[in-house]
Amino acid sequence: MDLRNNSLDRFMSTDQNSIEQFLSGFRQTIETGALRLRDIPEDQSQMNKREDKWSPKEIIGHLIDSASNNHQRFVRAQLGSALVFQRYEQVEWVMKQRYNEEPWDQLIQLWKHYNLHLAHLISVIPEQTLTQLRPLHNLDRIAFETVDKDQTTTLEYFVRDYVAHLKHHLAQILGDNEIDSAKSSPEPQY
Ligand code: NI
Repeated sequence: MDLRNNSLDRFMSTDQNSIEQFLSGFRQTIETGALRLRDIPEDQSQMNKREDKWSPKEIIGHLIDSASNNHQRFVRAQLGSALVFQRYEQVEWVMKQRYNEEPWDQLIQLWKHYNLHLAHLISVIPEQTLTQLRPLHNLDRIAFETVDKDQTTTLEYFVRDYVAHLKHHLAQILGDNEIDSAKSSPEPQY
């Protein structure tokens, strides 16, 4: 959300890993993340550190919302040339679904398998579609690390941005640096 920086420069940089390496890292993050989430007991998973912050269940719920919204976007992006998508009211989505009342393991499983599907989906997007330049986008509004409106972007940037957002929130729960997050500054935390 709304982190203005030179994201296209980062995208263009030569130390960017290949899409295959990226996907392998993504799958590993999902698998090891799910294992470590399971170590958190049910009572802790629904505890908010502070009243205005999300519990682990709510953070994973937010990531399920992110997966379902971006699932749509990753398919629709292949049916047209613009990367222009609807926003969703992230805080309200979490509140309305009352994730704290759902079993922790059920949320972990849904999060894990939804993301494994997204890893599959990304792996079958033709390279040409991933790297096609997209001058028309609203990543200035919907991306985790935003792209200025007058800068061109790609679907590849957008899928990598999705995973950066996922890692950011996973690290919030697991509370360490083992989750390799490319982020320099976090989005607003709930
Ligand atoms: Ni978020």
